[in-house]
Amino acid sequence: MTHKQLVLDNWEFRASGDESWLPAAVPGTVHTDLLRSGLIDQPFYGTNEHRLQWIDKKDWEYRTTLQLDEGWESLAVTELNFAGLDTYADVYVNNVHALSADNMFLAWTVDVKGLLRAGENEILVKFRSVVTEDLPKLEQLGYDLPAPNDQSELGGLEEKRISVFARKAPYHYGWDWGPRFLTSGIWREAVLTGRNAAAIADVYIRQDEVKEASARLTAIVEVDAPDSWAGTLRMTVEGQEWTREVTLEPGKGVVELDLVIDQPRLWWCNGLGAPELTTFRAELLENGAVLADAEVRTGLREIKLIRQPDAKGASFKFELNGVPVFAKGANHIPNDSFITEVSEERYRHEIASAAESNMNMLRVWGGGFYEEEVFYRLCDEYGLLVWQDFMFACSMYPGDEVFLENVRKEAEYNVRRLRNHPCIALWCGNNEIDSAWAQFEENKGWGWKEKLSGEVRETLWTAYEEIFHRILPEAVTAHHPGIDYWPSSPLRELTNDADQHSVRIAGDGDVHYWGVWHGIEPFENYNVKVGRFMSEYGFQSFPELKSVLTYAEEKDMELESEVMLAHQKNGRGNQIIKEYMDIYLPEAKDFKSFLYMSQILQAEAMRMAIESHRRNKPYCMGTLYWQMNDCWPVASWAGMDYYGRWKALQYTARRSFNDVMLSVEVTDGDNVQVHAVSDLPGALAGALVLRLHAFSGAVLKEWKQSVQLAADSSAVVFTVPLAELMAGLDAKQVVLAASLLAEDGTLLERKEHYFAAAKELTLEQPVLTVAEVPGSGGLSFTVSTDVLARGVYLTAEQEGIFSDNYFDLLPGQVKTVQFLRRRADAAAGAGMETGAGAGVETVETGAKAGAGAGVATGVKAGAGVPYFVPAAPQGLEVRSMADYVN
Ligand code: BMA
Repeated sequence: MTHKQLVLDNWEFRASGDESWLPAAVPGTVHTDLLRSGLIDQPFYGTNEHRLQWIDKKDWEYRTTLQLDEGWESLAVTELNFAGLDTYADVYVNNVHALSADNMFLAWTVDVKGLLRAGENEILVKFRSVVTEDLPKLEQLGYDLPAPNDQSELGGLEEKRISVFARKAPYHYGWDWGPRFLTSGIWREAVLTGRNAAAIADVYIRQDEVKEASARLTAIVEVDAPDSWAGTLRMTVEGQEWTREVTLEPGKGVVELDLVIDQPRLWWCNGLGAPELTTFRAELLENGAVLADAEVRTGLREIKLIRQPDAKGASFKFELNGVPVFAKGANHIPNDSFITEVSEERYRHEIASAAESNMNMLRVWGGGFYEEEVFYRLCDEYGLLVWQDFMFACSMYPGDEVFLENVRKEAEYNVRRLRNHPCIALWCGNNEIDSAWAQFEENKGWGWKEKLSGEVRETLWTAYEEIFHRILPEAVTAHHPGIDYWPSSPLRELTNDADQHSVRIAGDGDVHYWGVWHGIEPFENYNVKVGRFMSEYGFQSFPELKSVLTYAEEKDMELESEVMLAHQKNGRGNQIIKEYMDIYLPEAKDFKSFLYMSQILQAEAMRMAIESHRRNKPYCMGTLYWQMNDCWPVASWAGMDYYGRWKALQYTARRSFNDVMLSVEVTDGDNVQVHAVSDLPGALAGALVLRLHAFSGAVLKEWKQSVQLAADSSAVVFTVPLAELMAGLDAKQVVLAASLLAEDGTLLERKEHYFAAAKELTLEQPVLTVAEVPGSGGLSFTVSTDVLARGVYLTAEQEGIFSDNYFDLLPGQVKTVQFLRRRADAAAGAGMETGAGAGVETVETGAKAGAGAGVATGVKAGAGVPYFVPAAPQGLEVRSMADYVN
């Protein structure tokens, strides 16, 4: 036996100083171990978060014993690998200190050959409290480092914000959507490995040039050889084979092999094609026998951020295999406060939901953590590009050599870990720090500089530049060449003057637009505040009642109850929701109705934003709303709650991100314009039908015309003066329904437009009828109504989503819907192998029905097998907005 591997399990844990040990899970966290041992209450329930802050003030110990057979002793190399330790940890092997760790985002490997023996061995990991460890660093510094999201008060630390000192997930310290849980523990796998012979430590398939005709690649194989070694390196991919004779010195050596693949199967993002993946196999051969091997599955593609000067500034757009991509998606945050609770199933639910919602990009935001392997694997498989932040957000960081060196290692490790994933489209230095600090604009930014002396300011900016303008880009250039680096999101351009910061919407760089929400600007400003790439904007809502009831009781059902406030982390959040609701929506009749109404409000805001960004293509080339998901049940900007339940926003995003989109806008000059936007790579011919309806369904006016949509375009396809449209009519009593039909009559897209806010409309109580589609086996339903129904909301008792929900419905319109559940066996094997390009599309939703019906369209990419599949709903109910108002 030349290789041995043992996954370390059977762990126990205790607080340092305690006598007895309790069972522990690895990977895991101290909070979840305490919970499973029955020592703490469910952290997300009620106000429990406030009572669990003692946990991070203690030191914790984890131990396990290993029975090793004699075979281990004869191995040349024996190493202990910790893929993740959270955070300040010392590892002892049979009471001998073996390793000190100080960065959650690093993996640790230590030679333990001399420390182990045949028979029983003890591995002990001691975690020091980040609080006791880092408070002295703050004291020593003598001034505060800005970190506004750090909920130090909740943690009993007053104003002492220490989050910036530890290389630990920033959101653990609290955020404006997240609780403060400073976990510790062995959060990724721990393994003992041993070997006598050379092993492959790493394989990187560097994509030097990928074109349709051929891909020029370099396989960079890192070999770890205990002794000098001579033999053959063989690379194989899909029947092609390359070999190279190698001679290695003891230790780590790198062997490179040039590979050329003709007519490669290219990897495409969702909407543009199939996300083809290719498996490369590396083998070390000794006398013809395989001594060691490794596989890498990657996708061949060229991805570039194009920032080309133009008349209005400079572009900010991604190009995939030479094709411009309008980025559609959201910002991803960690799926749990306790990362190790997130199963593959939960990851798949999120990524499949994104793909199903017609997204093609997620931004892994810099306040979380460098995600798990499975996250990127699923993004590869579903064709979701990843904008990857380094883990720095909304704070200034120390610049001492120890800290910088730690960052250097972290950058190198994570870039190397993720670089084979074709989904990685961009590395970004940090979230919002450049604009929050605003070095070159004295009175702009978040007011951080003003509180600090000139000397301190200089120190902090020097540290900033060292990290974000040197260490991180150098790591990307060295280890992931070909992928662009963007120093901060948002940023205009590195100019070293006032033009650098994205403190206002400008003609270049990416933009976080928070005028709506934090700035209380009207939703209508989404129509005008459009940048080249909208990497953040958002609006909060509450989770649905079922989700709220997991943390609150009937008695807490009040906006300002202690429990509800504990689950609203944005100080002004509730007030802001109320203010906007007063402007746009009728008054909710009670608190439970308010939950529903908050989702309608959020969805409407995001619809307006997304439509506006897409209308402005190609000036604007991306829209990522804040935020995709939640890390606990809470009021937040998420489109999908902690339990994976789709809010109204998720359905709206799905519709608004449809490849073909209609959008109705009333211009300043009081013209009604209908825009048609197409992300399809081919041209499209069809018919535009506009009907102005009374709420009874009666058609008051009608227009029909043929339309030609160019490939990848946005155009105004119809204009009428508002006065002419509205002549003799009351704006509060009409709705304009715009439909786009393919040449064969298939409905490609439909959009309703109102000329007054929902609260102004003279809405009546509709009678909604749901009927099973005959012959559908209970899997399809039609929904119809007698008068206009807004926000039609379907519910079932089981967990699942609907093919559409929270939609408006007019009399005469028959809407077919399906209830969809996660495929039970999906996690097991819904890989690309089963039929790339078959599409994740599972249901008829009108808008997408045209694909494949003779319409020029891109291949709907996805994981090959649908993840959400039709099921018979139990307890199907239907309501609409009228049921939630007085
Ligand atoms: C942006 C994000 C987060 C925050 C969100 C909502 O600034 O980068 O920091 O959660 O806004 O305020």
